Amino acid sequence: MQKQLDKNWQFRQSGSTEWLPAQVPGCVHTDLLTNEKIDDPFYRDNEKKLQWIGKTDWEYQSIFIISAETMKGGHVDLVFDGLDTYARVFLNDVKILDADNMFRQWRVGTKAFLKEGGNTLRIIFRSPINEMLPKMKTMKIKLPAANDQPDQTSPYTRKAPYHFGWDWGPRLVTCGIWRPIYMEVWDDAKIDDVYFVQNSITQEKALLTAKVAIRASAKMSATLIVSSHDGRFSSMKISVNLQPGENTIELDFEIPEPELWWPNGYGEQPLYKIRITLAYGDREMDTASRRIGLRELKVRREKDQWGRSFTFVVNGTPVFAKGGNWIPADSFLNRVDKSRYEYLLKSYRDANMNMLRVWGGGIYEDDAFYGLCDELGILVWQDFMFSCSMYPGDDAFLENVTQEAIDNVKRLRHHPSIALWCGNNEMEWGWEIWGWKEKYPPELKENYNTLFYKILPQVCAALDAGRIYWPSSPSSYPEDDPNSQNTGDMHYWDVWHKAEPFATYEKQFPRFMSEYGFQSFPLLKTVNQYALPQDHDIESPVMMAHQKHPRGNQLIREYMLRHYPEPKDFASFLYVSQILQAEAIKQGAEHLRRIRPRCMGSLYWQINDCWPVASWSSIDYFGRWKALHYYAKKFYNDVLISPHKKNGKINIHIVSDRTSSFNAVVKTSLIDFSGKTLFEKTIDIRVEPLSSRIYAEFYQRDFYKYGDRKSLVLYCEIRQNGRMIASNCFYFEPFINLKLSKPTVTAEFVAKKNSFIIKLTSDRLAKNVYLETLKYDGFFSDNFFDMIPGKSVQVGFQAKDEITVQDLERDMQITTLLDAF
Ligand code: BMA
Repeated sequence: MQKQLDKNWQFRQSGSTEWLPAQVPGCVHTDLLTNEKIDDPFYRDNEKKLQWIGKTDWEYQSIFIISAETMKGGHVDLVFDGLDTYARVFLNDVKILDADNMFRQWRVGTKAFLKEGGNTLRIIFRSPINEMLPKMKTMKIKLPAANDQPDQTSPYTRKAPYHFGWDWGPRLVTCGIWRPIYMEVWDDAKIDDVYFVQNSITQEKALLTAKVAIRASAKMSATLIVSSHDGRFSSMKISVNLQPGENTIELDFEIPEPELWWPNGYGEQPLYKIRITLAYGDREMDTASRRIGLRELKVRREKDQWGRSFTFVVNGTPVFAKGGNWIPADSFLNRVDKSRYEYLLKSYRDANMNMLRVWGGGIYEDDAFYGLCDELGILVWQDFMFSCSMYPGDDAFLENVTQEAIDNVKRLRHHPSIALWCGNNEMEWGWEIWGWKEKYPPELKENYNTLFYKILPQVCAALDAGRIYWPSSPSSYPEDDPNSQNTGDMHYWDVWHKAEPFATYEKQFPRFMSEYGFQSFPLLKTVNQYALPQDHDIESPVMMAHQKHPRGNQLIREYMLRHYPEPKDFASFLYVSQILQAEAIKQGAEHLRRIRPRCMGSLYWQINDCWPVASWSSIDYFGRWKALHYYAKKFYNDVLISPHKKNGKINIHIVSDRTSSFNAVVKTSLIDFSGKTLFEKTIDIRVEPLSSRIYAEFYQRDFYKYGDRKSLVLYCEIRQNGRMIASNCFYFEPFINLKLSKPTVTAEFVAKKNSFIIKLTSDRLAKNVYLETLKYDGFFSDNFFDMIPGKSVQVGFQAKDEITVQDLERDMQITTLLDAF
């Protein structure tokens, strides 16, 4: 029996006499906010004023009632799914636990300390900063942690690194009971853990073994049953003789005619819900359920003409990984509920993504997150939570992180979505390239090797043998250069940090690109949720407080002025920054897809935000899709048509992620900005499965006879059975040189309940048409797109409120890029 302890909580600053109501799970910042003790940490520059919270100790307390019946149970365990971080726990004034790792689950047998009636649970959270500062004073070396300013205590503390500040995140060093606390009452035996091993899968059957860990308090015989929640396979039952303590029981069973789980775009995501029952005679002692998917997943790393491949192969099909990097969806994790996960992960799926990387500076996400990835077919590259630092190597630290790894691998290993375990983010790169090797003693690298080449792979091999462990992102294991293009995964940041032109993306030939990115601002609606009109200047103190990259604004401006004229005002600057970002990543992503199978993955940095900020994200904190996310939906479409300029030629590439070949028609039209078609070529092709090919090529100079290249666009589309499956535009000059004149975009609205269809046409070429509602919020199915004169476009709008077609028509604003200058 499980009983949540989520009621009657209060909290106070240590030393204060005033107790205030608290929410559990929660954290101190949101509790202070609810009690109106602080202003919104995300508003204007409040973050700065709230730094004292992280340097203060806090106490939480609750009184809960224990019934006489509960006291009859043989065991009463208190389970803490997540305490953030240095927590001393007292039950009726007896210390029962000293916790020091946010990522671990803690279980304490408490029968001896409980009484019938009211019991008091009190937890003291010590400031994670103050905890470490005195200890660090005595240390000879201070470990690198550039994002954690000014104290750099984070490498010593097992707490989400991004809480200490990042180049897209605020420094809000929170604490509290961030995951549930519950009581588990059990008698003779209980199921501690369940794990399913897939031994073999054929069309006829899947052979599995259930490995069940059972804790028994005495010697006893019992029965163990494995059954299907929906009768998709026959139950299996065995008798077991339990010994006192921990028992591991294995039970083989089979699923007939198994349906395979596939990543998004490759097939369905059938899931099997399996129940394990532990019984004594007719009495059920305990049950546990897990939902699994049947699939075979490997990372193919074979020597080839380019080095060594890095290809995810699912059920025998090589999968080009399309997606981005995930960071925690809030600085305050208790705000991220299932609906927030669902919205964000559906936004992944809807943008044709099939993989995300849970980046190592955040958290191991909640079960609900991975459950949704299972349902949506999103593969997860899962980092362990170590990022951009070096870490201690003493026994206590290593023991602590070993337990952390065990807890999380056990908790997550049944998810079919998890594709790979990865040791850390950018630490091999940091050691080799960022000057750490020269600055720090070799002992740090030895500590590194112990953790990432011994402990973590051993935990993974012991608990989850079927899944690959990869030491770091990026890594070239077993080769040396961690960020090699020939082997392993790669992070490419010279576009951005080194201000290299976007075209430099096309000179990179990685085997798997796990990070590359470009910043943009959120749009005005979002900015207005944290700033006042007087802050409307990207250099204002408030806007600077929401730009965490030291050179962020400068880089955005520098790149912007290479491609566009100076935007006329603040709102236009925000909008152009999004187009700039989208164009940058489009160029990178299309290149990476074109060069398949040499490269087999594109994960851009980053998908989401943890607060409203200028960042590399493609969806802002409030869930608004930036231009990049709309672009991603197209550049990640299963079939991509990508016109690309090389050596004076324009090559029309078609990239297909489809597993079978199909007939299609490719049409390439040279159109001037007033809509006149000057040249047109249509070809019938057969697109090969899992391929990237050039199907047509043109000499650029041949087009120039048709007119001024500054007012021409090459419009390409591919149709299957008459239906357009992808299109793309190629311009002969950067935007800044184009000769555009103001288009008139007309819109016609059709209502379908609370969703609407907007039919748009334009009399001239319209760049980056931006649809916006001023008063009513909602979701546009497409946005920031170019319009070819004469070709109508249909966009869906899903309104949040109940509105009429007239409301929408009145509220809608349509602008194009030209309006920004
Ligand atoms: C990458 C990430 C993050 C960082 C991002 C942007 O390398 O791993 O650490 O936020 O760059 O600088």
